Amino acid sequence: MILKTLDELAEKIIGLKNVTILTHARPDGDTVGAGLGLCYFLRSRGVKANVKNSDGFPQKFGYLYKDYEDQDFEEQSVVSVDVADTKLLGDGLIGYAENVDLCIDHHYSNKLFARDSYVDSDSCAVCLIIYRLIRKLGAVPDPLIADCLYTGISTDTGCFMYENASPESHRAAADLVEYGARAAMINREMFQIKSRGRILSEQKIIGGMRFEDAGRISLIAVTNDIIESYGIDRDDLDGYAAIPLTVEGVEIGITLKQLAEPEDTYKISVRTVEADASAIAAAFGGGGHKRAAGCSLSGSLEEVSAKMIKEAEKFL
Ligand SMILES: [Mn+2]
Repeated sequence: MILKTLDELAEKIIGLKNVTILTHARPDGDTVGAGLGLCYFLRSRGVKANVKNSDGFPQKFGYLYKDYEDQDFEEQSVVSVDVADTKLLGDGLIGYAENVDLCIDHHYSNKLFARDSYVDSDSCAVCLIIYRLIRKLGAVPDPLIADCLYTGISTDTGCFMYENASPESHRAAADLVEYGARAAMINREMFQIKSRGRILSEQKIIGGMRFEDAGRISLIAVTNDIIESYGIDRDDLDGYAAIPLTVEGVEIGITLKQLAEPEDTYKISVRTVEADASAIAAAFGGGGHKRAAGCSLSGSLEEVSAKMIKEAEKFL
């Protein structure tokens, strides 16, 4: 069933018992923040809950889970957060694919795989939905939950720089700071701190940046060669996709990330200023949001680059 209102979602949440919360593989701030935020909130109401991730949460989110411990219970409800498609659960959680009771998401490409789905593609982050939900239930987040939800709102809006940072996103963030979210620390952790290898890899990648169509399209490639020589964690490749659009005049930014296996396959991020990124990605079976989307393509670096640029040109 499709849940259309926050009231309907709240009603489902109230009915949950012994909850397993699923987050997506290669977790980002939104899935981690929404998963842990919802988990801590349910626990604060006396509901048993755990959060799961196929790969484990990255160290950079340690400030959200350092005191987290799994609870012992017999699972009765399964909720997914920020998961558009069961494929994104990853190998470790794919066994849940047919067994998700409630899906809370903000991707309009959501496959509606759960028994009940609440999908609000106007929300910048699932963390914003969780925040509304907590308020709807007459509660306020404690400081740790505020940190969780602030993290997802900030990361999914690119530190409030993307168009999806609505007035409500800013107001919710302000509220969360009031409830104890450590905004300065979080934004420094999420957006400023990089390993030395990461900075040097960016220098290399930027050195190879390609410009097309009088500089309106820009393309970078994160190759295995670079990943290996700078010791980059493959789970930490997200920030690169923002680089092409930082160049003046670029309207469509394309980032190719080579897979470890098979090596002729690239995971591609498309970022745009005004063009429909999800439509560009959809040409190759991908999807996502209006200004940030992704797809995969196989071939040589040259072939894959040429295909992406040709498709992107249609949207200039
Ligand atoms: Mn998200």
